[in-house]
Amino acid sequence: MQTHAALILVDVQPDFMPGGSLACHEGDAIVPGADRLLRRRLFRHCVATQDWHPRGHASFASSHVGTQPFQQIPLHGHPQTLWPDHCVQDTAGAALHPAIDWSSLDLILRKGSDTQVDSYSGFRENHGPDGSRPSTGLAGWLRERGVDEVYVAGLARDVCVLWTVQDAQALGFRAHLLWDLTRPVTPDSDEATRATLRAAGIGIVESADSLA
Ligand code: VGL
Ligand code: ZN
Repeated sequence: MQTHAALILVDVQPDFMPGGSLACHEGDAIVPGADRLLRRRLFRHCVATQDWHPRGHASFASSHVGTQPFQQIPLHGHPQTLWPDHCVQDTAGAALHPAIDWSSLDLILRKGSDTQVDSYSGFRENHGPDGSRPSTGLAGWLRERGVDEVYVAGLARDVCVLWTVQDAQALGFRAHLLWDLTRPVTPDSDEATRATLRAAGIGIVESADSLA
């Protein structure tokens, strides 16, 4: 067992799967492998993040008159991609995916609950109205448990997974992305994602089944 490493499963929720409101290409393909990985009990600490937006969230195109999903607008002085309504609190699309055995989780971290602020990373919110990026407390939670290394998987590879693994590395954890347990929301983003990871010194594990 990896006692100093944690697994972080990002936003494995039906709304990010085919048929969901913000579907990742082949998003459902990660479900069996994520379930298998949790059941292997390889990691002493397992965390899931859950995108968890109130109705009328600022990241929804429907909240901004005259906009379309996937368009960018300035929000609190920073570019914000607008999304279809997704992961609305207490809807089925926002649940942790029902085909995964989540019983080994130590922490479920809900994010994006502030109507005005998006939150891609599990570690901190995006920029808020005052320009700050408040911490979610995850880094402290991990450090208190002696964790110095994290493995990140989930959805979407080019958005919340990427932001989470980048923050993990920047905050001093040795960070790895489990490539086969991620899928992108933006088509053709994989080369850019790999380049970003390489430049940051973040490890890419091609197959989670190869972890020992
Ligand atoms: C995500 C866009 C909006 C994600 C969440 O989980 O990657 N992407 N909200
Ligand atoms: Zn979201």
